[in-house]
Amino acid sequence: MSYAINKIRNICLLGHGGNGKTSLAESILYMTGATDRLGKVVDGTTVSDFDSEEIRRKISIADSAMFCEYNGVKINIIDTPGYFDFSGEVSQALRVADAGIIVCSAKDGLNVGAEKAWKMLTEAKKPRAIFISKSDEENANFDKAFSSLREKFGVSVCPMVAPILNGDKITGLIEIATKKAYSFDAKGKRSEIPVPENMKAELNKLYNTLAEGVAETSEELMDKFFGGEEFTPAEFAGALAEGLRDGSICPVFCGSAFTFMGISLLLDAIVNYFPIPSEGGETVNEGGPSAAIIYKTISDQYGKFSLFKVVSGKITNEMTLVNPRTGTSEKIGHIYVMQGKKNIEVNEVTCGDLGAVSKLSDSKTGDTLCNPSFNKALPGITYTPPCYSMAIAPKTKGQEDKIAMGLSRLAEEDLTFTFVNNPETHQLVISGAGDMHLDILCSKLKNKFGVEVELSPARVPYREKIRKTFEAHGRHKKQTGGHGQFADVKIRFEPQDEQEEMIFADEVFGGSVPKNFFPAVEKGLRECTQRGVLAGYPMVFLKAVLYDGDFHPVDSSEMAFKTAASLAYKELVNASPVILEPIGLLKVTIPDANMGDIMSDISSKRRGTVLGMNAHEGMQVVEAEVPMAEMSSYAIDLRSMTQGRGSFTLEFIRYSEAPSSVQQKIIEEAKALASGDED
Ligand SMILES: Nc1nc2c(ncn2[C@@H]2O[C@H](COP(=O)(O)OP(=O)(O)OP(=O)(O)O)[C@@H](O)[C@H]2O)c(=O)[nH]1
Ligand SMILES: [Mg+2]
Repeated sequence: MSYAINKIRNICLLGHGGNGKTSLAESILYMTGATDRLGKVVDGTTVSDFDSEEIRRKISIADSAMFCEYNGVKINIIDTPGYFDFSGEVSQALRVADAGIIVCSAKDGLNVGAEKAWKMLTEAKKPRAIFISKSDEENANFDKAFSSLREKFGVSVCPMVAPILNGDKITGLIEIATKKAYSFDAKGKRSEIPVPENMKAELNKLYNTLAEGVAETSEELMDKFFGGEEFTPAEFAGALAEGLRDGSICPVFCGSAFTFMGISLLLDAIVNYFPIPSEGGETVNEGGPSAAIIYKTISDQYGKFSLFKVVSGKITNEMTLVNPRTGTSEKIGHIYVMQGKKNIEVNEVTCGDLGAVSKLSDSKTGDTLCNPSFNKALPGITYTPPCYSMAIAPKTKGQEDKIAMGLSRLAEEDLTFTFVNNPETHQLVISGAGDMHLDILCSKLKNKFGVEVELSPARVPYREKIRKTFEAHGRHKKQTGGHGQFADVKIRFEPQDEQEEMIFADEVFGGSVPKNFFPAVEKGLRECTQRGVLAGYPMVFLKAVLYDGDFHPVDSSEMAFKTAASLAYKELVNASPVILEPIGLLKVTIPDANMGDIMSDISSKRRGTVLGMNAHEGMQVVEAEVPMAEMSSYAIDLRSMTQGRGSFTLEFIRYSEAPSSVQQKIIEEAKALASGDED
């Protein structure tokens, strides 16, 4: 089970949802004998999509690690989800993959998922390849799919195969580098057939395109190419390896996960010229002290598995390693290699290989585990921050703790969502990448932790403020039996703009209120400011000046002064109060074509003000100020306006007076909520 580093390949499959990644992984496992039955996504029987949510929804939602052996080489495959909500999983896979294969369907060719995958691979500086899948489908059109990809991504996109057509149907493939034509049997085994006469001219053209790309990698090959000589398979492999590594070549394959056509050609390429782990971008040191990076955590009823890649030395069971982030030691008990949900125990995981360890106490995804002498944290994983928030509450009252407990467990696996208790709105707010993401988290809470939850739009943390200086009078007088209560305060309330927190001052002359009661007055007012006078939101930017009052030598007390202060505060309804709403700075990145729609959406639908725009890496970045209240569904709306190409960040910048129609609505909602709470 141990492999030398040059006998290991780590690839990840990425691309648009539903284009066939999981099925491709399944067919590779089956063809290479790693599994003895071929599962199907529609039946929920694939190795990769094993999670109950994946089976139910028939889509991948998390990375799965699988492996097979082909021609003596161990190929680790990480299947990633295509749905955009789970791009954090793609980031994790890319952290350890040494190359990425973008899977596209032959019917659709280029799509947003492929664009995103290309971008992520480019940013991660990982070799890129493309597999055009579903060649068996009715409307499969390799040429069209290929052209759309090459048009978008440029000349590095090189065909490795050409389809042999019978009418519209792809019946075989020609491997361009060797100019050999193949047909494939029901198990994907290929047999050589003559190159069809009508394809010979086309093949020569394709061969030249490929050879020209390959020739670019060295002067020697360039000379050979212009000398009219053909390259040997070894020269091709060497040049393609080089081109893959430096990104100048993105080889394109074709085939079907259902008929197995073309898959062996892809596997040959992976073995012959895909990068070995020491060439995948990370400095890998076989002879060094042990070090591994954790790229994924699976936390389920069977326990916690930390999936890792060894980048230095090797990891054996019974080792003790340190986590440089926490400084704690981690005892490595059992170690495994993963085949989907199946964990297969091994004694060691060698350099460059992927493995898993159970029951780590204090390590999470992105952490390094290493020998003390290695003692540095490897680069971690960066995720896109969450952009879609909802309030989450139990369907049955009293299960709040269960939610928090469940979410903390889920957070071990998924670092792309957050949840916070908002003390102001009294809501637990969960933030993730989109509605599908939150929906799945809710299903998991139900199925794994037995708590049914409801999502609702998160309340907006409004504020209140007065606009007029107002002199208020609060008099508290009560005669109950013997001892009475008495306090009288005159307070001048003023708007200020120095600080949100109330500023308190006194201008009492002649001891009308004794000094020792000032703190009680201030404290009483501070408590009051938690609830504004219009809709109960915190009162901010307030100044209170105690300037006069009255007291009684026996009946006055701190309590009485607090009460008097609160009576004065209530009069602020007369100080022209307003509701302030949070304003966010929106930065939205979109393709040129969406500019018009996005700008008009911001200004006419969301009460926003566009501040400016500028071009950045072929996209437009629009900056605008928008009320946060209008942005709760932006993650979803932007996705539909841009087919998923757009992205945004939104950051609170300040509070600003809400328009009166909006204020009216907020006040009514607060009233409804208050009467609801009393039920
Ligand atoms: N005809 C045909 N259908 C395929 C092929 N590969 C996948 N499919 C079907 O396409 C659908 C999606 O396939 P998946 O393998 O789940 O696609 P995916 O890329 O993993 O999708 P996500 O996990 O959602 O990103 C399923 O219904 C598959 O049965 C293929 O080669 N030929
Ligand atoms: Mg999938």
